[in-house]
Amino acid sequence: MPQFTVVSVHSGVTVTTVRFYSTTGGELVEKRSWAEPYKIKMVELIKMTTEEERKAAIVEAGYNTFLLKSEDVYIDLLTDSGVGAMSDRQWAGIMMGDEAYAGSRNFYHLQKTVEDYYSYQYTVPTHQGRGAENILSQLLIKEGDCVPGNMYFTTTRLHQELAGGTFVDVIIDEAHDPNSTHPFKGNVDFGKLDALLKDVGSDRIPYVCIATCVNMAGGQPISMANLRELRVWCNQHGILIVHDMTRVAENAYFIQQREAGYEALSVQQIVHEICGLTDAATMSSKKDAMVNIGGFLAMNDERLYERACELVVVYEGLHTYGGMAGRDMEALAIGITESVQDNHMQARVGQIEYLWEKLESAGVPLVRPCGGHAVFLDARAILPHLKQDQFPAQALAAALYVESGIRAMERGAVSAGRDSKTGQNRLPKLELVRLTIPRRVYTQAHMDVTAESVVRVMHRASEVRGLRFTYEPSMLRFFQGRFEECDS
Ligand code: PM9
Repeated sequence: MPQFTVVSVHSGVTVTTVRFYSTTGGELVEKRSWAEPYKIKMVELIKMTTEEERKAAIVEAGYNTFLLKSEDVYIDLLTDSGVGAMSDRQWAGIMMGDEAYAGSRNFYHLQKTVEDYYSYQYTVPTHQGRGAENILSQLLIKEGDCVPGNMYFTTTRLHQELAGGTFVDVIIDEAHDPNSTHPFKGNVDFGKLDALLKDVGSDRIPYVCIATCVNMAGGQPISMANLRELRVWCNQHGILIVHDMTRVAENAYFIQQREAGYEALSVQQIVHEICGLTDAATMSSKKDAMVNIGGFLAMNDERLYERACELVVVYEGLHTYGGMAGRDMEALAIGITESVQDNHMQARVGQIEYLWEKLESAGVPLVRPCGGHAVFLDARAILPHLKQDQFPAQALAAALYVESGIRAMERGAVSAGRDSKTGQNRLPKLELVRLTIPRRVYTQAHMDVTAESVVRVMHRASEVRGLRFTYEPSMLRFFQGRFEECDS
């Protein structure tokens, strides 16, 4: 898109703006430069390895980026989970830890923060998100139940299955199409939901599982209008809504940016409204809330809370710490307040948009539109010579590492695993490599290097060979599976 830069002075401050004509209406659009709302107080050194060293490292890791040693990684875009930079306030909170076995003041601070910001009355801390998923699934799912959701997530679906349930995908079709530019690809398709209801009846649907900013769809948001409609549908049929609120603040930001009527509301207000439309929530605090470890289960129903308290002592710890240290609960409470600030979210998603736009303008096939926590490469389009059972996304992530030392993650057939009933490989429509951006960690220069590295791999795409398993774990195989290159 042709664009030009204008430098002007406003109230004594020099402002650089980029102007371009929109492709839709032809009107002049002005894009102001922005900067991160923080400054850097401490740095961690990273090192670059040689291509020879990286080739040896990826073979040693069985072509699985989860099995690389982090010291062999240059820019780590494996995940945004537990890898964000905490603020000085959060670190100060760590020093305020009350490590009492029972009734830590940090727990009460966390509980009050969850209620104030997310509206849920009761909080049960857990060591991380999957701890909350385990308890919730055991509490609500019985053998033979169906759990509809706006696309699966690996650990969430596994806990549903372990509790005797079957996950049913009710997300709109656009979510499975990397090229669809639907602004709310996280939306629920009520046709699919009605069909499931007709098929199994409401007694066999304990809840609808709604993720905000759907991870496996490319970090794509659900709209408030769709969520409101779901609330009405669930009320009509006596079905609960359970919210996977791992990336709720990013979803709220997209609602503010894309949904009519929300442009004047703050991210904080929108987050509160989203949560208020749901009955209970599981949270991996390692993402939005920028702590290295932690999660919780939250709800409004007192009886459900009592039952959760009974289970949390079995799997996690007493209900006032649930697997977390007091200091970590304090850092989490502070992280929640920081995560919903508009300027934080503009910079957070702004950095992902920066990388997305660079790759898009270089012609790299991507999931559209830009998501909230990562840029997703369309591995099938980049490596058209590989069949899906040769795991193109796994192979592309390995090739990117060898090229540049950048660590990404496969989100395709390997992650999808095998069908729990038939044992057959699931072959999802989305075969993606996720370049996940940790919060407040990397600079735009790291994004520039990342974009250049992806383009270089794309130019050598025909050399990338498919992979086959040499070791396949029976569950969540993407974490620890090992591979070798196929002969052709
Ligand atoms: N997500 C991620 O990198 C961490 C490891 S799984 C590859 O995206 C959602 C939407 C998540 C999530 C973790 C969990 C589980 C639940 N829901 O990792 O147990 O993205 O804290 O949370 C990861 P925990």
